[in-house]
Amino acid sequence: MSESRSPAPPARPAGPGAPSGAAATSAVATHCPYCALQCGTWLGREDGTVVVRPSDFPVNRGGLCQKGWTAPALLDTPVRLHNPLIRDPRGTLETAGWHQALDTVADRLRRIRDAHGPDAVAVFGGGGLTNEKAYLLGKFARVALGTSRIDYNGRFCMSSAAAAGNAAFGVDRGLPFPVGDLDDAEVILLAGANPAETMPPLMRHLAGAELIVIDPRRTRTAETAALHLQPQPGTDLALALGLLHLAVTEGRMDEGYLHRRTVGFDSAWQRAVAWWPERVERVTGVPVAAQREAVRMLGEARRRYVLTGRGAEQHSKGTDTVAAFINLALALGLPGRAGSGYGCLTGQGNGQGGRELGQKADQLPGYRSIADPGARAHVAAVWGVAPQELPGPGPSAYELLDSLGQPGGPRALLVFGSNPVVSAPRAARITERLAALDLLVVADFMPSETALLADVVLPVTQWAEEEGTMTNLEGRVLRRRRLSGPPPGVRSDLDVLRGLAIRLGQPPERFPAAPHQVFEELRRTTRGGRADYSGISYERLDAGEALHWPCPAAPPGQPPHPGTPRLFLDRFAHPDGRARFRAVDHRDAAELPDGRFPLYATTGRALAHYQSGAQTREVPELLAAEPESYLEVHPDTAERAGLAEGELARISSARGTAVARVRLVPTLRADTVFLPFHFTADGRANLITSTALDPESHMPEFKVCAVRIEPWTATA
Ligand SMILES: Nc1nc2c(c(=O)[nH]1)N[C@H]1C(S)=C(S)[C@@H](COP(=O)(O)OP(=O)(O)OC[C@H]3O[C@@H](n4cnc5c(=O)[nH]c(N)nc54)[C@H](O)[C@@H]3O)O[C@H]1N2
Ligand SMILES: Nc1nc2c(c(=O)[nH]1)N[C@H]1C(S)=C(S)[C@@H](COP(=O)(O)OP(=O)(O)OC[C@H]3O[C@@H](n4cnc5c(=O)[nH]c(N)nc54)[C@H](O)[C@@H]3O)O[C@H]1N2
Ligand code: SF4
Ligand SMILES: [Mo]
Repeated sequence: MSESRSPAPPARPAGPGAPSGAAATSAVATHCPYCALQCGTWLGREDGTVVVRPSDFPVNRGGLCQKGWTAPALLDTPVRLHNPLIRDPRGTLETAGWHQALDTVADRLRRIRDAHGPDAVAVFGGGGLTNEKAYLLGKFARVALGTSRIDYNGRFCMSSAAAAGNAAFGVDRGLPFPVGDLDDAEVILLAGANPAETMPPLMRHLAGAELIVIDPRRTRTAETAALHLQPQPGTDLALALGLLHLAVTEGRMDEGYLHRRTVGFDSAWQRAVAWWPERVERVTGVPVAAQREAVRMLGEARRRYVLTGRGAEQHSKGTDTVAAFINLALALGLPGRAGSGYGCLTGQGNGQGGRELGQKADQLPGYRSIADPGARAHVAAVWGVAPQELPGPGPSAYELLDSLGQPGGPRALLVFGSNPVVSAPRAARITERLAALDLLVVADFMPSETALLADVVLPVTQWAEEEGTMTNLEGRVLRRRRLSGPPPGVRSDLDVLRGLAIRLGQPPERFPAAPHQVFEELRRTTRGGRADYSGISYERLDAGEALHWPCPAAPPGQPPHPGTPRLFLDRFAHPDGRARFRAVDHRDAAELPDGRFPLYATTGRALAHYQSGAQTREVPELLAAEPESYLEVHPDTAERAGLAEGELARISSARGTAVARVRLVPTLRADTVFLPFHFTADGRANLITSTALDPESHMPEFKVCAVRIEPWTATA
């Protein structure tokens, strides 16, 4: 079962929303450490053991997935990092004290910067960092290091949906409505999302609707669907154009809405007009009848949603693909209407907050553009520096990683909250680039594959040991609360940044390490930005208020702003208040199967593991559930390749070769294989993935490459 329910909180819970009558307390109200759903939990101790229970929080309502239930195992995992490590001249990581570690890092950073300039030092962040950490990391890069070289793993995640959402609506927030709104939906189109495995408790909000699922695989989500469209990987853009074509030709458009609330339909239609159903069937493999059925279902329902996930986005045309689904939603009149809408299911725990608080190469806090003179002046004033001291935009995540140690590229990298040795496209090349650096510093609490390559490893606190805020997939800001202090020897990311900043000559007051203080500064910095947090405070959150950004500070004497659970009800965020259609057309994936590599490979997630697996592969129950990398393959395709169930296969692309155990899946397309990306060593799916990037979002094409499969032999 992918999700289970527990009725009882742990003994003696307390905190906002604690069941009434609860005595005080060893349990705290907090949230799961993993995905963007940020399920509400009670965390407490029973007989000396940390236990987690789901709370009645609106996104999970008493449910958790297997990862959430087993998360306490992370706190005392035997592999936990407890001391800073410095690589000695023989190449071994040796235990060191904090002063020595921070002095070493600061000295070496200063020398590299003095010799090669500020852009010789780079920073790589993560969407799992709290808002406070993401904010201070961006400030540290721009102010203490003066580098433009900062980006984060969210570039691999929702950046295409963000680009398309910003262009269409003038602002991008994963879901512009609370998850609970989905409860009343009649029909929901899910394009490239598998929430039954990636956000199981979300499924209870989808249970009342008929689902239309677009996925090359018959996933657990697709199994619950009223209609499953199974396109060839990388052809969603053609499919979305075809659905728009049918919506128009079958009279499903909302003409009044089109005139009142949108611009640009004609130019979008000029492209969609050429995508008649038979042509769409030829390109995507989705039968005409299924296309018609999808449009009929969407057209006849009153309350309907279009939601996109990574399957639609992680393509070299991900931005245009999401734009095509938004065009469809706009033609039907869904966005900004009560009871209907478009949304992107974000991914990481703080995927939303992580992308609007300043660790993205082109952004300053508050979802401001780093190229906008007004935004630079505002942020520089809060930071106490001159606007011209702030660097400009830097390269995107893959481009940054690819340039490490190259002539003119960065010679030092600081990683906070990512494991690119496993999760970056063409991982073997990225591993080489990391090894070519003069200095690699990794802050983590797990000995991730990337940490094990580092020159200096800094052991940091994790979720249940720290305070902070996270912004979930609905743009709702949540409090992360600590159950107990960190184990000895461990410091918070905020402490690490402060310690380094001071050693690099920054005034201490510029880099506070108390989460509450950082949040207070973040409020001022985001004030007036698109993602305005200035009206949100720990006090309001602790009183149990549900605050979705934008939540501007109220003028003196006025009541506090209630936050914005639903965006766009009156107007979109463009100056004229209207949403924009975008003229997009289909194009092929960067790499197509050929004689040498005859199959499509696509990659994604399994229920039991999270991301690069650095955390979940160390949780015994999760490792037992999914111990090694596997290859989903159609039985006929396997037979032709000489492969049987349970055997090891070699999967090769033009970039490299991975090894995985064969799983025969009769419902899969015969031209497509699938690999999860959670595993290490030669099980890494990213040994084969493509490095093609979307030209606008710079998101990699994780979801399509061309491969060959064959039996694995020890000598091959
Ligand atoms: N168990 C688990 N849950 C997670 C995570 C995790 O690692 N593990 N990570 C979290 C994060 S950061 C994210 S971003 C989300 C991601 O959540 P999802 O987007 O649901 O996850 P994926 O498995 O990456 O991709 C979804 C589906 O896209 C399909 N797909 C592949 N190629 C194509 C294509 O060309 N077109 C279409 N339409 N579909 C395609 C895949 O078969 C897959 O079933 O999950 C979050 N939740
Ligand atoms: N082939 C393929 N590759 C993919 C994807 C795919 O679908 N297919 N999906 C992509 C997507 S959507 C994503 S989001 C990325 C994610 O991939 P990664 O960026 O590698 O994400 P994680 O595995 O979550 O790595 C987070 C690391 O940071 C540590 N960590 C967690 N919290 C903190 C913290 O607060 N501070 C510090 N200092 N460290 C912390 C964890 O222990 C872990 O080692 O992978 C991408 N890669
Ligand atoms: S769905 Fe996401 S937030 Fe909820 S328990 Fe699972 S991993 Fe945690
Ligand atoms: Mo993600």
